[in-house]
Amino acid sequence: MLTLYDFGNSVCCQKVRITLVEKGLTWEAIRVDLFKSEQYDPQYLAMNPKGVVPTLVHDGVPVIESTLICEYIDDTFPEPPLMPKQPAERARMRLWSKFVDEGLFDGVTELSFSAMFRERMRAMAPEMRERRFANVGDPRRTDRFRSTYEHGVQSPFVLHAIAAYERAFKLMEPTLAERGPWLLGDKPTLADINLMPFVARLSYLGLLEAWTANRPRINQWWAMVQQWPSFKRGLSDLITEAEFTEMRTHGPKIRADVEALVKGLRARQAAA
Ligand SMILES: N[C@@H](CCC(=O)N[C@@H](CS)C(=O)NCC(=O)O)C(=O)O
Repeated sequence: MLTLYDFGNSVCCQKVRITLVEKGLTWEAIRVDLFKSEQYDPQYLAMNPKGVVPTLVHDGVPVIESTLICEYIDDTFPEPPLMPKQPAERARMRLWSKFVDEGLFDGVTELSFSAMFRERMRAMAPEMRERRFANVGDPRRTDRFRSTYEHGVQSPFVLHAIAAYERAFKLMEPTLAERGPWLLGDKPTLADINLMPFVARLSYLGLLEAWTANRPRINQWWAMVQQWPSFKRGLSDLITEAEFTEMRTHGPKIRADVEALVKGLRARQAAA
């Protein structure tokens, strides 16, 4: 029995859902509303002490951290395989997980908050907002939340976000040219699945082109991803009309600033 503690448009949950769908698995979904601070419920914290989604519970055993959950699913339900067998290929695959866990996750959070979740947080009761800032007492998360809430796209964390995406896309383009159409060759692996929600979010916010205007391989990969049945069933089909509207409405408001930040970053990197 599989239970996924989940929240609608959460990128980390989307990774896990795509993996479950690709394996042909069914699961029970339990919604944890992040905007009602349900992630800080003591019972939930007992399973996931960071107070974040997702958590997968398999036959009573909780597994946390979306990258680890996806690997756990692949280890436990081997068909179709989503991780290569050879150690060198496996290391290559995990390099993409590291891009996500060490940059893109924070990156997508900063961009999403400065574009749209900031608006939702403005509408929250002040004590609920403070609860979110306080999270589980992690000062790093408090600083990030507060900074993007207060300064939006001018937060220094947004520039870090932009640099994280630039690092990933800079390697993704030649990798796809050499190995494509998927990141490790002719079949999708967890390397691709890990990246899908992070590219999807930029695209739905109308921001992707700021990075990919001259990166045709990434655009081909993204076009292919959008037709991939497990992406549709695990991600795009599950986004509500209200969520799409929120992304399409708020994303373009920060587009000019994001484009300017990408250009400025590239200029600094070229001069370095
Ligand atoms: N490294 C964790 C990050 C999980 C995470 O932070 N999830 C977000 C949603 S995508 C969350 O639950 N945030 C809680 C909050 O914003 O208060 C993972 O990959 O599972």
